[in-house]
Amino acid sequence: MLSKNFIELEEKYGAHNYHPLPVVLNKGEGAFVWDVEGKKYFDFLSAYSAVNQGHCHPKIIDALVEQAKTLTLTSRAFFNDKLGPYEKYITEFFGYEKVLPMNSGAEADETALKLARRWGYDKKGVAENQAKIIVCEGNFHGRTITIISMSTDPDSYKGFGPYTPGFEVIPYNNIPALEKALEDKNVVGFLVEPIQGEAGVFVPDEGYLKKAYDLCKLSNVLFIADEVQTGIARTGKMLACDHENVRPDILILGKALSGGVIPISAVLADDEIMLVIKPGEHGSTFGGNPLAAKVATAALEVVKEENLAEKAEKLGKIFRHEMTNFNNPMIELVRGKGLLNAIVIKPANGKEAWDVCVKMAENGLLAKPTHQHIIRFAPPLVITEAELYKAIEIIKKSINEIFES
Ligand code: IF1
Repeated sequence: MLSKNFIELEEKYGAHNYHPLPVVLNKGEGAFVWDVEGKKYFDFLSAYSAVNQGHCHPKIIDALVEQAKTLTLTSRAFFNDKLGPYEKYITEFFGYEKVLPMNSGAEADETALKLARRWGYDKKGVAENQAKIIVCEGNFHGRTITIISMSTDPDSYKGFGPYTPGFEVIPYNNIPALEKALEDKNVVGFLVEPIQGEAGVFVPDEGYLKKAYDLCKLSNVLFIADEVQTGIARTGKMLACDHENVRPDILILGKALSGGVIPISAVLADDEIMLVIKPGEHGSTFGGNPLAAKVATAALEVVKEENLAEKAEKLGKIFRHEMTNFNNPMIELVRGKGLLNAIVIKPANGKEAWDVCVKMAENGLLAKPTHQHIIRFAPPLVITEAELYKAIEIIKKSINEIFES
């Protein structure tokens, strides 16, 4: 079957909740993917930063296969011999006393919200059902009803009400607004993305996270970092919060925690917070399964062994330097941190970000537009410097071709 046939099948039998580029992939290795016609592409999306360790990383796949042959799922009704060692590994890795394992990013965010609320009632003394959580304009934390209730993007929330109450939205990267919102004694948490991904890789001012953290501490409010997309070496440090030496009270991880192999997410916190949830009050069938435990451990080991944070830092500088100095009127702005970058495209001759992405695909590089005029560039962190330069050539060539067409 050809690409066209696979696309037709998805059109006919799948829900229409996505609008993919017309490329049908069937193989991946490192920074590359191949389509069913055998054409090779640089992957500059990395499954929204889930594949930081590269496609089908041999060490992670070995862990997966070995454990899959032994034991995959027990549920949490029983102990298993992989969860404890993984919990020890990941808590020491990130420096927390406890971890709560889940599957998707949205579930981990939901878990953090429940933790913060319960902490507010049990420890802070907020009156029942009065807890408030501050979130930011332009946020993206997933697709559940509660999470879209905090969204300011109509595509995410419109037509899915009624919404979950208990959230206050303030502008991102705005300290005075946070200060004001924190005056409310019922506030229990501030949930924030260290860099807003879906908003178009919006990097806040230097010092924002640190100031926000300090303000939260002054008000006895939990600083909750959604590092589902920014975490695990993507931005040039293990966590994006590390750039400002901020240690979140609650840390949310997902995506690259499995290297893109299976859905694995986690919430990390210290005992004071984590132990407010008691047996039977939260969980999931698959969370903490032995397969996930082995895969996540291998995925984190790869990040350390291959110095992926340092690589992201170094290669990100090259990317931004090259693209900032690239002279084409369609480039309005280049921004990002580490290998989480975006280019804001100024439309020319009726051509916009989508057309650039279609052209790049033609030329052998996959990336996706967000918000019509922004293209996110986030290759697997295992990409080599030489490969990055080749990819940059493709991006430049494609933008030139679109501008001249
Ligand atoms: C889709 C965006 C990226 C996330 C943060 C939680 C989650 C996400 C910071 C939820 C998920 C995804 C989901 C994906 C598109 C994508 C995305 F463009 F929408 F914003 F990555 F940039 N917190 N982000 O970014 O994690 O439940 O999906 O595992 O198609 O919805 P999930």
